[in-house]
Amino acid sequence: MSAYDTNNIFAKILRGEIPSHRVYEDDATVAFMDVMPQAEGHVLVLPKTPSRNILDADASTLPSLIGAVQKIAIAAKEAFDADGVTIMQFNEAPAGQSVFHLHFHVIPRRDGVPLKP
Ligand code: D5M
Repeated sequence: MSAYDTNNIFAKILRGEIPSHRVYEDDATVAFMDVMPQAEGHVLVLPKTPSRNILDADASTLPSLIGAVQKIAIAAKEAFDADGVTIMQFNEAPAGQSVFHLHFHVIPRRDGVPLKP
């Protein structure tokens, strides 16, 4: 597996070098709106610490990260009056990862509305 690239787009967002629509932040975690939403309210949740994906993440960072994912899923379901929430996370390009800083997708879902490709 490749090393963490400090110039990936989420690292730049975390450093404030490029803008994002931030919806949540705590000591360890940031969440912002996905610029290519697969449904209304699609949020990305990521740790502030650098890891490429879950395969190289420090296990000690994961409990707070998944706790933030849960909080944001509950808030997004409420905010977008959704019927459910899809949570997705990809590891390496063959698995669908395109930005190489660990992140979870939190996507509010409405009855009968498929995800956009
Ligand atoms: O998904 C990476 C996701 O990151 C994808 O849904 C688009 C989104 N993306 C890409 N650039 C940005 C910026 N600048 N802001 C917000 N969202 C962004 P993956 O799981 O790696 O396939």
